[in-house]
Amino acid sequence: MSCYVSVITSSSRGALAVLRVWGPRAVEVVGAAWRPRRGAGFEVSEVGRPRLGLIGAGLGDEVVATLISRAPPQVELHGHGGSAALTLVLDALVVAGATLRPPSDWVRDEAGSALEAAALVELTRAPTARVAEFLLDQSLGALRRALEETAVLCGGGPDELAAVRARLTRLIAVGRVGARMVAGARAAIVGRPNVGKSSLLNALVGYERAIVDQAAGTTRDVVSSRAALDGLPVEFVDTAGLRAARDDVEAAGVAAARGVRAVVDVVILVFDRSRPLESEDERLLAGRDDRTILVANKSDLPNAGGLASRGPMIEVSAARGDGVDDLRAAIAARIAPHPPQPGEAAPFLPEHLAAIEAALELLHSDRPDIARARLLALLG
Ligand SMILES: Nc1nc2c(ncn2[C@@H]2O[C@H](COP(=O)(O)OP(=O)(O)OP(=O)(O)O)[C@@H](O)[C@H]2O)c(=O)[nH]1
Ligand SMILES: [Mg+2]
Repeated sequence: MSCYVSVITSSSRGALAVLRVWGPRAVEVVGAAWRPRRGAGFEVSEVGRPRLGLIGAGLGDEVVATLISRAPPQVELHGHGGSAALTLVLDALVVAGATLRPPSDWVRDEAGSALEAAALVELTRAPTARVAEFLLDQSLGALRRALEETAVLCGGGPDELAAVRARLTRLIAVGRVGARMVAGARAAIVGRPNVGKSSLLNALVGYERAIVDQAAGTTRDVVSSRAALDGLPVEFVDTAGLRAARDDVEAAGVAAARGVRAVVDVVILVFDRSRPLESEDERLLAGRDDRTILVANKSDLPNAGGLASRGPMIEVSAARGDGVDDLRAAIAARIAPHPPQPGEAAPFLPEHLAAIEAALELLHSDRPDIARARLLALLG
């Protein structure tokens, strides 16, 4: 008969440590380790009523113990933070029969399904309120319910299967955004030397992250900085200006810049509007894809006119800040073209997306039974 204990507060310094004790013997183990300040032993505690007592060798640590539930047995302990006080309490619980488990194990035990557990684990790392709200929706079962309902429809006729296809298609669209919200999107700033890429990085993130200089070839490494756009976490990556490098260091920077372009969600392709286009600009324009946002920088200077009719350009002055808000909005729209609505079900990890994409494929190949199994497997 088992009993587990997990520390669910962070291991950094803090006034309080919160522990969860769970498993069939949880009440008995806490009863053996915890000495009440007054009244009877822990086993007779009322559910939901905090009680003050002591745990640990010698005087022990003062610990508030609350019986959260008898079936399944769950106890919450509040002791002092800091590793010494915590060790005192944990040692006593282990001697009484508990096994120490990572907090993610407790979350898995508590949550309704593997999906809710994964959402709760990701929630502890959410970098913005928007991401936290999105993960809370999934931790409360939005995605689980959607998958369960869709799995039921997989057993139906042509109308139901058409509905399944529509649901899976929407889940994939919002899931691409959901996975990006959780992992963080990456946006590379790319262009010829001296067009103002580093100035633009600084304008986008709001502080002087990268060195700016009038000499072409200033940025020689990949420089990145994190920011939030409309609650979406984005890592901006400034790169070396693309040209035939003048030395080995610049060549390494240019190679790294080309490599970065391959792995980002958005490519911000920057041109200097005040100068005629050069052959490298033409090459970059020819290589654009659906991740690319075109930016005409230095709008504070006279326009040399080379960018006319080269596609929709966002005009900015990185030096003065003009147009930077429009650019932020365009980047956010590119990262989250189909953002999940409040309360809406959405996949949030790459493996969820992969399984749902596979299920849609299976439907197209007339295998609704296997598609259904693929969806249900996500619930763990
Ligand atoms: N007038 C004006 N000058 C700008 C603007 N943006 C950048 N500059 C200037 O252009 C020069 C190059 O700027 P950087 O931001 O270093 O350009 P970069 O593209 O990062 O250059 P490399 O790192 O060398 O590839 C600097 O002298 C900046 O002050 C702008 O919007 N207007
Ligand atoms: Mg630079």
